[in-house]
Amino acid sequence: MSTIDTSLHPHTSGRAAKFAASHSSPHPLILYGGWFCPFVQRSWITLHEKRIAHQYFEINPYKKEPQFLALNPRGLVPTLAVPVEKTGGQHQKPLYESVVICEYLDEVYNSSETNGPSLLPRDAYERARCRIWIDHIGSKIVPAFYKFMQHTDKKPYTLDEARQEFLNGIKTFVKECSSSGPFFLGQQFSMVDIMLAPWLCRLFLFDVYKEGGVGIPEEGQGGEDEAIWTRWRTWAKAVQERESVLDTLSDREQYIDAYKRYAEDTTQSEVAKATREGKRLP
Ligand SMILES: N[C@@H](CCC(=O)N[C@@H](CS)C(=O)NCC(=O)O)C(=O)O
Repeated sequence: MSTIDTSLHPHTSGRAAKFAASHSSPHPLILYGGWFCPFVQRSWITLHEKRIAHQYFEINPYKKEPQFLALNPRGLVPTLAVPVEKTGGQHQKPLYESVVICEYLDEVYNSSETNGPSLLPRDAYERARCRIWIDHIGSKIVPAFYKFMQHTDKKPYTLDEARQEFLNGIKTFVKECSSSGPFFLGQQFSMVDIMLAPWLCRLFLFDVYKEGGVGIPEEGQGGEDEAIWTRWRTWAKAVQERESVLDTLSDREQYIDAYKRYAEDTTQSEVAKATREGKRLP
């Protein structure tokens, strides 16, 4: 088995390096993350949005250190170490899975004064509807992103088929976005936006690695889908300008380097292996 993934650039860079440095002191709430990982970025954006005091701890999840596996037997980042209150934060218990971590943080850090508005609507129906679209992102858009990124000439599907599957997932999502503001819910930035933001920030990699690029039409070139792509551009611009998104991004060159293994379909990451075998993502 290739060990190529263990040679990843070891640190955050750019704005993420600044944000990580400002959260490097010991704290009972610890996010174990990898700078390159979009699932980590979801948790990181949530911590930032809610101004939650924490420690960020950079690890390479491909190395599977025993202390890391003891916290998360799945061996994946993000992993969150949560203080056990009775011990005054001396001991921690683990949480993993990005969606679970984000919902936990939103639920527990809920002082509107300190943490701002909740990232999910109060109304039970609206909250449930958000979860449908969080599920759509996780089960349709994200898997299609990797299928498209890992396309090579050896695949039983064409690059164009992979691109269309990915774009169809996006279009279905955009049709559900509110028309009353730039974000999924309109004016309010929410968990739904957070769930997709990290992959939005990585779309430029298709222009670097895949012939024909990501395939989202330029303004005025969207044909019968022009209105959908206009709404997408509004969403994408607002999300990409969000402080919490910008502050959790490393330098572009680092992503280009890290995603080469995906673009060439040589990475042995769990996500890539599942994509290669047509299985559900870990
Ligand atoms: N379902 C998990 C996926 C997390 C995940 O796949 N993280 C990757 C990094 S982007 C990882 O830790 N990979 C280690 C490996 O593949 O061995 C989540 O949402 O948190």
